[in-house]
Amino acid sequence: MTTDATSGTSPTNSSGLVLYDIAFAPPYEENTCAPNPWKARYALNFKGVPYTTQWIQMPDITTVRRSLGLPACRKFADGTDFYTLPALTDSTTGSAIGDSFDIANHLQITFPDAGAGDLFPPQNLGFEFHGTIAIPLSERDDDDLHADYARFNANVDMAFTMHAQLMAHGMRWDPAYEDRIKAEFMRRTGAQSWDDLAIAGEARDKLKVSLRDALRDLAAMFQRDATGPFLLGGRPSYADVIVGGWLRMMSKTLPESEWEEVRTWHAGVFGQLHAALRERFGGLVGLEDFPSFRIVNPASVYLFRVRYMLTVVYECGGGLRKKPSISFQVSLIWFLVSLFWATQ
Ligand SMILES: N[C@@H](CCC(=O)N[C@@H](CS)C(=O)NCC(=O)O)C(=O)O
Repeated sequence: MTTDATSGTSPTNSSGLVLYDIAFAPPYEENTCAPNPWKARYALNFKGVPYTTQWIQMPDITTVRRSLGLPACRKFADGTDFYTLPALTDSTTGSAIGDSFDIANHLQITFPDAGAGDLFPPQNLGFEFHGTIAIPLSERDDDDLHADYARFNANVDMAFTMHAQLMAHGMRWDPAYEDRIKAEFMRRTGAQSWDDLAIAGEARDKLKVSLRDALRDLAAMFQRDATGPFLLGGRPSYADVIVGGWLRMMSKTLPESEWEEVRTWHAGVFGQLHAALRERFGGLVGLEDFPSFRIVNPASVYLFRVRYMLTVVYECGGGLRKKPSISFQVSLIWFLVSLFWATQ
């Protein structure tokens, strides 16, 4: 579904959609973990529309946004512009959209019935979390399209952002840009070194407990329909995607043992949500995200493919006179099945 392009070029595809996402450590497809770009990626995959990804290094975000004619949608505490991703360009409608929530709205308007259907089905989204953070979230109007979802988005973002220190030090960058990126985070926080941004020991445990408590009411919403894994039971919506973006971030940046803990918090609702989103809308983001490839070790997939090619050569060598061997038929079926999964 997704093809990739390197930073600095202009990829195109049949749908004309290009997602601008933040490049973390290579391979970018596997390590991409920024929550808001993930909301946009999940929404695109939810709609099942083809798009290409443009990987942008963090220090280039401002230039890229400006070149797309997109103003900043956040401000630093001192009032200066904070240029962010995701952005989506749609060459068929000539639009450039620079906020994950607006991207979801755009997709819903442009592809109302595509893929898994309505991103915004009516539901009770009364989760509230209040707090103050160093870099304020984007401001939105109360009369926004799908304002209940927009409010839910703001409250969920606040709950996780207040605990972002648990994740910050686990971010991994492209070595070519790492020093500049770390320097920028230090500038923003006033830290003297990158390691000052880490949180360990008792303070970390306290922050983890605080996050778990902050998520209690949210988890209860996922338990309203016990069939799960989504807020509306078996029916996914953009509200699941909003939470899922943050779960992605945690899955990639928390130490493995902590991520395992998070997955089991509150009767495992977040672990189940993450797994379901990854399976249904995870896209081509590394082999580990392929259900079929998880079941069959990736190396064996390639071995099967090699075996298939060798068998084809062998069979062709013998001409088409005889009936294809069982081995050939099995290899062919396997190849088609793996192709099918690869296009899901
Ligand atoms: N309201 C915006 C917020 C986007 C946002 O905060 N993006 C973060 C990544 S999740 C970013 O681009 N950060 C860049 C940086 O920290 O320099 C949206 O939903 O798209």
